[in-house]
Amino acid sequence: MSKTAAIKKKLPIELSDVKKSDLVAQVQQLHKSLNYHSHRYYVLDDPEIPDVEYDKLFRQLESLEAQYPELISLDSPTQRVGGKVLENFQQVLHEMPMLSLSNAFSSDEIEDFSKRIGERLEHDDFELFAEPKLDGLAISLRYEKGILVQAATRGDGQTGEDVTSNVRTIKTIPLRLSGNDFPKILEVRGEIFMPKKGFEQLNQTQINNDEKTFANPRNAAAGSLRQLDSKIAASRPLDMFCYGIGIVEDENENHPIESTHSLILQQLKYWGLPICPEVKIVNNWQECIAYYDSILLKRSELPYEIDGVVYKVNSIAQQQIVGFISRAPRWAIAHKFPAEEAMTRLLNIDVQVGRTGALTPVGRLEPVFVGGVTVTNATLHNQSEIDRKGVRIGDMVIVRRAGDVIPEIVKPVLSKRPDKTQVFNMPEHCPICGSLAERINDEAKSRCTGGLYCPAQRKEAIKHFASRKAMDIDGLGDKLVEQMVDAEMIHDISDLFSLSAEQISNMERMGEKSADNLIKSIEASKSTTLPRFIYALGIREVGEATALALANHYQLLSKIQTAKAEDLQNVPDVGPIVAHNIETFFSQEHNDEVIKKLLSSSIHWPEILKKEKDELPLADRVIVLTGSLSEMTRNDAKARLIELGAKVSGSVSKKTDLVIAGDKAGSKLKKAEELDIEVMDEAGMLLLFKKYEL
Ligand code: 9MJ
Repeated sequence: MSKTAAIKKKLPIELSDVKKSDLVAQVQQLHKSLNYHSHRYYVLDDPEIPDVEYDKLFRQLESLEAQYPELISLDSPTQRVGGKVLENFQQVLHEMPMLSLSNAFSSDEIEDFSKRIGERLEHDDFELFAEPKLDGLAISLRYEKGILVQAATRGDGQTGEDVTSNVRTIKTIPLRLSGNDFPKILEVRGEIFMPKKGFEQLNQTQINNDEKTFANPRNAAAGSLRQLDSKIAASRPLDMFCYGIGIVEDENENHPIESTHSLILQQLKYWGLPICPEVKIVNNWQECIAYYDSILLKRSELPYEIDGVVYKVNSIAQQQIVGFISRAPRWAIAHKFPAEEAMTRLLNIDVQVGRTGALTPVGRLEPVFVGGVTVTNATLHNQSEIDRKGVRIGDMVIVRRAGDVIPEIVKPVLSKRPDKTQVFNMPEHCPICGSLAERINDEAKSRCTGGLYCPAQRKEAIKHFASRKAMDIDGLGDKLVEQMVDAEMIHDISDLFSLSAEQISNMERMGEKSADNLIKSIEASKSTTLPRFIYALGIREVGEATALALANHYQLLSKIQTAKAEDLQNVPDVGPIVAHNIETFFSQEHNDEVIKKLLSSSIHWPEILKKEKDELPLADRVIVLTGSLSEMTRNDAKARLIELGAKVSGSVSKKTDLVIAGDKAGSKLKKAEELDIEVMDEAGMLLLFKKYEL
């Protein structure tokens, strides 16, 4: 009996003809949409909608089919998983089907999963194995006598594509297994993915070559693996982690398989196959949730994309008892993270003006829940990005929010483009002050030329001036600055020093006490240091370290004000662009006036007594900086070290006195250890700076 006939026999509800025709039309529409999006995802590697949207449609169809089983047809997308195999590659029949995983989205579902296993085993004595769920492509590697002979994609689980020549180019996959105790035939299963860094670099290269960029690392990995020319695949930074085995055969029948999933992975590792380092044995569903939370916290730091974690029954014997449901094991489940991409409508594009006048287009969105929060704004970076993505006002767009990164608009969904959309062009004038907006020297962003005449730039300049590392005016928050500028209580930074407590206490939500406190902090900020004052002025590209270097080099503000670009380049770490920015800043009359006003409001700092070079605390010490720093940029750290008299070198040798090693320091740290050179971490360096604060 055919499946449909069997289903018809079970038909629970007789439908009226009208309702039935409505439902049939609805189901057909869902088939059409799902087939279209599945083709884009699996065959073209160019999905148009995020996975969540696809899942929503899929669940809608599943739910209709569950309610009215007579509507299930053999060609329903729910009866088939995966995409069509491309004709260009040889097809490979998987002797042992490649399984997919059931999904769970909540702790409750994980508790249920654990209960179901307990019921099947008839006891609760089982371990689970937890591993990250890599967002790549499932692959099967076939080793014969330890030699890689075939690599096939999962395809629809039964039939995949032969991508051996491309997989052979992946450096982490051994062409020959290590050791000699491997079975005659070994099928290894895992996920091929593109690490985040490689993905960024690949997209940059695509942009430079005027070629299409990839939407995400998964598409980039799929596109790379499906290259007919394996030289192109070889140039793509692919990687793999193994998470299971398929067929295992040996001369004397079956090779003894390890008794647990964790031992199998250890064995694979021993044979030289790459295994994800983040895996862990857990004892109950609560430990699963703790693992999920810890991996979610780490997610943005991991060098590869994951979209959840997977829990598997660890004992192979127990896996066999628990069994399978159609195409997925009952002994495993994927616990998915909240989606990082969602679809919503782009209602408008506003232009924001930054402190240095940079104009940034910001998309205003119909609120959408993505990455665990509701997002209403997303950056569009600049006009070139808008043009490249082809986004128009009114479009349905894909919004991405990964970790704590500012949400961004990835692309429009062209099949959903309404009749009336509006092409956006960056205004030629600043939307706030009306001054001309210019694109200087090939910069991606255009800038308002209004300088401190522009209220938006003034607000940002005042916020910067008051910030902690600048004049440190406690209690003067961003909102307050905006209100003060809007109410024309202040026009520039120097006006802060003539504010009265009465004026402040008349502002919204400001009582007498907070007004008094603010006046006190403004007063206290007058006693500052020259480096802080220079930094507070907000000269383009003059950060804390450059401000410190300038102060130390010239000692007097008046000397910096009159220095020419050529001379400024004698200051450590000041190059031609920064020198030009400094000279231009001080040559502008309105900046000169503001500085005069500031000084007349009795801002003061202790005189800097320049030490002779050999009196400096790190005089002639050869220091190497390596690894990444979290509290300051490497350039800023270098500038400070130079100010303290050190010679900062790029390579470790016998002449090196000290290596400062930040996070993920590599070969330089290793060399320092080999040469027995003193090593200091970032915290040590910060203490050193504090000790010798200039
Ligand atoms: C991924 N995608 O990382 C499985 N997977 O196990 C892991 N996928 C899997 N396991 C059985 N870690 C079928 C699929």
